[in-house]
Amino acid sequence: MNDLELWYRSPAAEWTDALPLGNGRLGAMVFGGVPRDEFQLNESTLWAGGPYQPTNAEARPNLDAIRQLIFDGRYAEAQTVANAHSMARPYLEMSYQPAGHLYLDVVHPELFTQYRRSLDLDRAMTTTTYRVANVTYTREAFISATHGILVVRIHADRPGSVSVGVELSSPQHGQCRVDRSGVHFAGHNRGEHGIAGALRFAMEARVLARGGTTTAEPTRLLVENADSVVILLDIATSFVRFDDVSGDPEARIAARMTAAAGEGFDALLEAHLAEHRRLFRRLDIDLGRTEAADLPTAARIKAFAEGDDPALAALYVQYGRYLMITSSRPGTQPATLQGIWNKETRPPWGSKYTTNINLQMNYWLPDPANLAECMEPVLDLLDDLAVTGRAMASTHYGARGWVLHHNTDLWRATGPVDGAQWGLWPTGGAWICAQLWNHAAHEGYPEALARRLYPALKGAAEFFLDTLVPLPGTDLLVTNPSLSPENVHPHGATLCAGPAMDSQILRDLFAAAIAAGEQLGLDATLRAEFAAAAARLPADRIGKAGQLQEWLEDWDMAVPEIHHRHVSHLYGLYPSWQITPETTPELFAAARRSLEIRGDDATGWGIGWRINLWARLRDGDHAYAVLARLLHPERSYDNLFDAHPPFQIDGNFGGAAGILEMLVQSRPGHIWLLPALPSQWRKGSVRGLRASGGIEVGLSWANATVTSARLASSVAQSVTLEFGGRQHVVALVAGVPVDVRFPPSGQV
Ligand code: FUC
Repeated sequence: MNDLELWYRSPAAEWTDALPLGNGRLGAMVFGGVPRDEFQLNESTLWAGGPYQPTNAEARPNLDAIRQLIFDGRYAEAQTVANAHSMARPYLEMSYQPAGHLYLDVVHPELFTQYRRSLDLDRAMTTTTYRVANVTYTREAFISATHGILVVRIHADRPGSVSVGVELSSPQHGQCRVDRSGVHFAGHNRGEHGIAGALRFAMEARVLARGGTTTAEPTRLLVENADSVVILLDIATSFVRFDDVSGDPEARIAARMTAAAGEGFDALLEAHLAEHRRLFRRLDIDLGRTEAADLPTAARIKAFAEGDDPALAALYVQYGRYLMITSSRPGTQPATLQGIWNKETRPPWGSKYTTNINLQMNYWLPDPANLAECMEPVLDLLDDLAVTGRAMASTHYGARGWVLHHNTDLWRATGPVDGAQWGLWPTGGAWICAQLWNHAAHEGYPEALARRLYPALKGAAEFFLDTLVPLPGTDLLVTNPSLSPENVHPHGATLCAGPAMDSQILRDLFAAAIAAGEQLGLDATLRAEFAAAAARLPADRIGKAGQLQEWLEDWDMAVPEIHHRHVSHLYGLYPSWQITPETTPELFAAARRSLEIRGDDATGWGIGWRINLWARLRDGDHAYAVLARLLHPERSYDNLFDAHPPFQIDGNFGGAAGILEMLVQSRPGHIWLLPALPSQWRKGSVRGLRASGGIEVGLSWANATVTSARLASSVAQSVTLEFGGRQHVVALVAGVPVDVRFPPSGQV
């Protein structure tokens, strides 16, 4: 039994039964059908529309009036004015698009038997096998990061038994052409919301048959009676950057095809496995194994909540890591709401980047999961946003710096969209900055990273120097207009001034801009201004129900949706470290109260966030109870994709990060072992988890007690290791792992 496998006894009936492959750029959902197999295809730069800058000149002249309405408590009126004058043009952003389908049609004389399909996470490969008339057929597929293409091989254990028709289709504009080498599609993307399609794109399926005959038919290439067939598939667009679509898709495909076709299947596979395993094999996790682990994946999801299947939680972590490696690699686009897997031309929420939780949650996993490379696309995104968001800052707010609201897309639009009640929230970019500075901490603050991040941190902080306004009658500075994502307050609106989340995010943003500036010895005067502004942000408040207030006013118990999925004001507890039992015990208790009031049930990502929050509250059993809601048919499809519903990948990443957060928590100079271990995971181990400061942690436990811990760092540093309230300081030497014994003898 392979414990790193998802497997099934029948072909995928739904898209959410199909199995995902990817290399960050190309994505495929593999259905494993007989007689027709389907590969639903994506390319990460194929989006609707073209370069655009959605600023609205009416926004700035109406800003002061909206602010005043909010300070006067006329929230609904403020929202009406904002909807009329403050929103981006267009009012919606561009959506991520499907490229098309590869269909493989086989003709068999009889029905098939002994069917099995699987996704091996360690090989990043799908395998479908079945028997027809005493012949065993095998289809294998992988998407190579080294060669950039999808590779499919069909073979049989009797020579001359493989006959297959190969066909491409696309919902985009364009045409298909078949010649003896394969099938070609050339076309262009769709326009959307008044922005014309500006991308050219192409697909090619090259067919390499061993033996048999190959015929070009009008719509497909037909191979008959071959021993085996290899199909190489590639897709490319003309996208270069958010303001440049001058690339040549055909030339891009030709370069990769030529390189790959010269290699042969075995060499392509070997290179693929080596590259995938370089990342995937950095971390192992064992939470225990029971017989339940022998069941097919879908049956395990059905049984998890009532049963005893700790290995499914471990598989969920590894699947999260797999999805991260396959949807976000250096040089590719960040993972969207659906990673890179989207079949719809009008996908839910545009399958783009929602930045009031979802994009950020996608990137909670790479740091602890030892996949720092997978953060690269977000660093690139931030570089872009700090450019495109400048026009938005000046046109809409008359401010320096740059701003991003609650969504962005391939074209790096940064405006308020969808409606003021959701979109008029200026803190999305600040959150990304805070997150990436936390990533820098995780890496041990390398100077190159500080240098790279600093312009964006500085620009984001400058925007708030210019847009924070005094709260009337006080010395405090608040955001206005803003909102606490996406929660309607008792005045029937979301718009407000100074929601708790904004002040929390801005404390982190200013601290990051100051720390990076100090590290680089830059902008001392500006740093003093950042510090002065940060000191005037409202502190977190505790309301009459003992809860952490979501707003400046104690509205929490009077909201229309008391169990709202967003838990924005708990940002201070997780992902931030502003609220801890040691430093802010009253706020810590209030955060717990807020989470209890909100309840455990939510959308997939809402559950993912709650798992991390309960882990930070150091309540492993509660975290586990919430996890059991995620590993459940209501929140996990048969292919283990997270169900918002519909499919949204943030829950996969947030849930996987949450499981790791239950086992190890860390911040610069401090590591907690088993801070929130549930009673279900009595015995287990993890190797290769990465803690803050770039420290690799290995850990074994039995009877909920650490039996051994091993720390390794590539630089000399000292760290406080804490387990069960006991601390000891470990001095790490560069490159030399240190074993720590528990219970501590005081000596290492
Ligand atoms: C936010 C959430 C929704 C959904 C969307 C993509 O607006 O409130 O639940 O996840 O993003």
